[in-house]
Amino acid sequence: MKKLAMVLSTILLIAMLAACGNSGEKASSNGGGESASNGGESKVIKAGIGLNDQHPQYKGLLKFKEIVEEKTDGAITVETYHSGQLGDDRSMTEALQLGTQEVTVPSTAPLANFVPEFSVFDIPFLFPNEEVADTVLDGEVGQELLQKLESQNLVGLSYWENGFRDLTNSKRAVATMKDFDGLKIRTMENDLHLDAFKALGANPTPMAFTELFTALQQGTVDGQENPYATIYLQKFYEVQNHVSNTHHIYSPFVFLMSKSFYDGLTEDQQKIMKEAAVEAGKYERKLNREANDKYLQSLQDEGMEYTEITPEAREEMVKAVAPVIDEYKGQIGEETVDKVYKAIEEAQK
Ligand code: KDG
Repeated sequence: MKKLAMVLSTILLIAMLAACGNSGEKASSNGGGESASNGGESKVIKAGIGLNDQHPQYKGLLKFKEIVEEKTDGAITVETYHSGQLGDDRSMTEALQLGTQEVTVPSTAPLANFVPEFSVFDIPFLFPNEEVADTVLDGEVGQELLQKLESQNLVGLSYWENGFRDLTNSKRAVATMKDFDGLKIRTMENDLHLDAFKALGANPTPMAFTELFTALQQGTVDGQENPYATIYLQKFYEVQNHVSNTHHIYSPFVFLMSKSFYDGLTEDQQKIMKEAAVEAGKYERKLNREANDKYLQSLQDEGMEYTEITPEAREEMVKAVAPVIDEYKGQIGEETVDKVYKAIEEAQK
């Protein structure tokens, strides 16, 4: 009897060790983007952005998660990270290229360091309003630009909205061009933005978004430019006194996925990713527009002084940046620039 019990317990021990060995092997062969939970079948998307969890961009990311998890029946789960927890626009895009992160949603400006044609959207005063931007971005030329990301090991699934950018600073009210004189302005990491601000008379410095609040607080820079929603939700009013409706650039976001992760999905799953990125983008654009409409008032309620840029002053700004646009046309690609201008014209007919 004792012998039988010993034999049985030895068999049990061997069976348990074999089971442990198997799951260990599965976990290590799965690599990044997959999880051994759910019987080793589920894939995990790590999705990170620079803005905080109050911003419509994060709410859009949560919508993407909801759609993906529901449509894939939990076969793909999405972990969301905000406030630069995984890095800034540039480093997260690089992580997608390496396959160590699956999703990020950067502004097109830093993305132009990967695909120069995206700088077409850095042309100041390009889009007259959000509706025209939607038509161009969701239309032929916008989608052609997304295709170009593939050569960089990235998949562009849709455009979301960052929005029209407006200027804030801690020094003075900005109403006309002369008020830009010498202002130390943080710009996104993009050469066209830098040169455009130089042409306006400012003293620009490129910097990742994750460093911006501290730089404003410590006075390393006097000001920055972002849509009202970001200025309010990131609490820049705590360290900035003046806001002007410069509306100098419309910033799109691009919903990016790591190509190596995307290529490992089934055709059905790839379709779900595209649909979810488009659907969540529509939701994000709507929330973002509501936020930008209401937050200029909130900034004034928090004590910021609002200064309007007169139409004459805007004309002056348009003239000042014109040579910069000419200088960059070749670098962006004449064909892309022409196509975008034509699409904008068509969209307004
Ligand atoms: O999540 C997006 C942000 O990282 C960034 O793109 C915001 O407009 C932005 C900026 O000024 O860097």
